Amino acid sequence: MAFKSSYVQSVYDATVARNGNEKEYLQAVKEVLESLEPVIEQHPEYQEAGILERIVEPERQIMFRVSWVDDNGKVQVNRGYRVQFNSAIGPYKGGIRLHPSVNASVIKFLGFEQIFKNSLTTLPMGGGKGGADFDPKGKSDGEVMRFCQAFMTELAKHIGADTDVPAGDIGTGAREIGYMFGQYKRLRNEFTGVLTGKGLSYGGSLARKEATGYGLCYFTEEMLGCMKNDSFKGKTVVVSGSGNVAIYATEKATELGGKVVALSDSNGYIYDPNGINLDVVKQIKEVERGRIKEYCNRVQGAEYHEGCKGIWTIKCDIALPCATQNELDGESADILLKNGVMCVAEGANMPSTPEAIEKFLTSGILFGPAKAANAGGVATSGLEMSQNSERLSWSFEEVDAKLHGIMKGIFHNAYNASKEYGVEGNLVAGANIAGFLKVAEAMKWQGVAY
Ligand code: NDP
Ligand code: 2IT
Repeated sequence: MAFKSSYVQSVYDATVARNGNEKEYLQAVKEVLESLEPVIEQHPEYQEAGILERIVEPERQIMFRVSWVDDNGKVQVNRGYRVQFNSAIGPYKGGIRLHPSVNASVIKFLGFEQIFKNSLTTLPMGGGKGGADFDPKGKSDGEVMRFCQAFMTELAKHIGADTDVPAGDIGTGAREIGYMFGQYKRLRNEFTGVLTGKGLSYGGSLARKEATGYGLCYFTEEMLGCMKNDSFKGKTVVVSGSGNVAIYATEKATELGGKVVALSDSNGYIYDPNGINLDVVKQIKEVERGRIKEYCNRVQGAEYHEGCKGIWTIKCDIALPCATQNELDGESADILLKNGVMCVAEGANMPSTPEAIEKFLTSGILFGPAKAANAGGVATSGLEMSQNSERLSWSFEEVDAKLHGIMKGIFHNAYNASKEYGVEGNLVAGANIAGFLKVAEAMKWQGVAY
């Protein structure tokens, strides 16, 4: 038996029986249920209200055909998803992932984790996630536009500014959000804050683009300060990925005095002992939509290595995985620890495998789990929703200051919960518990529909 409590075990077993082939989803559920055992022990009322049984079953799952026509006039078909997981504390909220690896398990793990992450932000947002197995790589702007319009033609029936508010994730940035927003507006004849991560000219928030990466560094700086009386200053930092989260994590880590020496994509990684030149990275990734390998043709002294996993063999003080799920396994964790890493904080969702997390927690280094550490993106999406509702836009400084305050608050909330439930310093448990408590209370008070 993996769990101490036979009740929690039975909830997990029923989840496996219902979703046996969804390995990412079960991985996410298992971690949360493990963290919640002491909470259930102290709060029998949650067991009576069936909170756990309910929280692992999405309120609604939508799966749909997305057909569109490519540049050669050929009909293409993708599968679209939206999982509306939990609306106890606000409208469903979460990104849209466009990547060939997208399936029901991936969207459900992301939607499930989003419930607790959104709760941690303190803003009124429920949990949801969506996406499609569409690969934007190598597609023309016209193809991306036609896909996004076809995707929104179905999705529009299920979302709304007070119902469900999607945003970006892997493969979905400002370009895709723009095409989706345009299509929603055409179909509904309605200009509302139905999506976040919008362009600044049509209701987007300043600092949303930077928010996940910046937020990750604000969280990490607070964790370093409070738990080790330390900071980013003078630290060697490795950041995986080279997309939205990785770029702005690099920018803020550098600003805080760290030296980022590596970035990656799904093909390989670059190592620049002099510190990453972010202007070059932005030009390659944001303007040209190119590969990270190109960096070495433009910056002297930088090396490129095939294979993305090798990035974890670089000696560093702080590691920030910012690419994708399960990108950092037990073997990589061993190498990082052997090389003296003192802090790992997750920018991506579920980037560390359970084996890697176990090694980080038992080694006593600082470990900032995704739900807490990368919540800055969705928190700033929440701030975009507020601005849209009051039809005003706040300055960059105002949004950034709010984001900073929210990230510090998330660290302390998770840290305090870890103390209160007897696992001091285990922020995986602390974040899961703190996120859960608000949602569980809301579910309890809202009753069960017979
Ligand atoms: P982007 O699409 O901008 O960038 C994704 C990066 O990760 C790319 O460098 C990509 O490389 C790499 N990557 C993607 N899939 C894989 C894979 N299977 N193996 C190796 N590398 C891969 O996405 P984001 O930066 O927005 O997202 C990165 C992570 O952060 C995701 O886990 C996402 O869920 C999470 N996140 C994002 C938030 C946001 O606001 N955008 C908020 C909170 C979390 P390649 O180009 O080769 O595919
Ligand atoms: O994983 C995430 O938190 C996101 N992709 C951001 C979601 C959002 O609604 O801004």
